[in-house]
Amino acid sequence: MYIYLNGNFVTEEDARISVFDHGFLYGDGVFEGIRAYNGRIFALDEHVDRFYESAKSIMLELPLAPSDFREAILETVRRNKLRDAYIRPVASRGKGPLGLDPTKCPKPTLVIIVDPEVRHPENLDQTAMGAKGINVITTTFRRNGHDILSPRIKSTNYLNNILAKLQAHAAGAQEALFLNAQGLVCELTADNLFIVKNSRVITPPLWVGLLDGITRRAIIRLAREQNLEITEEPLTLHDLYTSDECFATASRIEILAVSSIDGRRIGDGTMGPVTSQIKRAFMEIVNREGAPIY
Ligand code: PXG
Repeated sequence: MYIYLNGNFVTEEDARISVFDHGFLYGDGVFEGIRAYNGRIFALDEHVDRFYESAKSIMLELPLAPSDFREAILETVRRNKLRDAYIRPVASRGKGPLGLDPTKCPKPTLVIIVDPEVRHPENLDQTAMGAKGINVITTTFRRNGHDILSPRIKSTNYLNNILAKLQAHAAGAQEALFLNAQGLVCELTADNLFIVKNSRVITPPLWVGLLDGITRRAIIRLAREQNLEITEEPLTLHDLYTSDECFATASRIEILAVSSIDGRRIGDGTMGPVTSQIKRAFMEIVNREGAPIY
């Protein structure tokens, strides 16, 4: 695979960055996770916008205009002759002296990695409509709120999420659920969350403290087109435990059913009918819409 590294396409062996890069030293950077389906990149402009917003928020000046960055993503997929891929742009603060000061890092590092193997990390069969879902526990770690580090920034500083993921694994679950400081439901470690209750689809609002997921946005849009009732409302654990269906969404995993939360089985533990309907509609959209690569 060819990797885009600061304007050049290099092999994995040649894709080297400094140990003095503040992305490595301090987790000082931002990233994106994007999918290409069937020769098209889904929601490319939304991902480009979010990447630039994350960078702006941490005062990381990217070395190229958004339109050139967009083209660099397309070109990286083309160079690798791919039609389906997971795409990972990463920008870090770049090389600088030891010490936090980002103003001493003159040149950000910009990387675009593509991965042709788009498989769900838990190796769950996500194509079958009756797919087995994931088991989720509530983590004791709280989602970093707007008062600490904006959850809207997709930063390369995921230790909070990683600790929660370790806690899930230690408990024998695949995923961890974050609450905010008030005990309201936020999201999973790398996915947004939806529930279905009495045929209504509900997801927590952004102000609770969660990433403005691009899959989440697409699902809110398509659910409305499908004439499903969908709202953004604060949710508690009780709402989740007593939901009819629950599902997680992210670019990488698309839509995954949640089988259980803290040992409470959700529905019959497999993907429910409303989730299946949404997933079908979502898969149609991603295969039809998107920026043509070739
Ligand atoms: N919440 C968080 C905290 C995330 O990191 C999402 C929701 C879903 O957003 P999108 O825009 O993808 O619908 C994410 C997704 C990976 C990976 O390996 C992805 C994420 C984070 C870490 C790893 O795909 N972000």
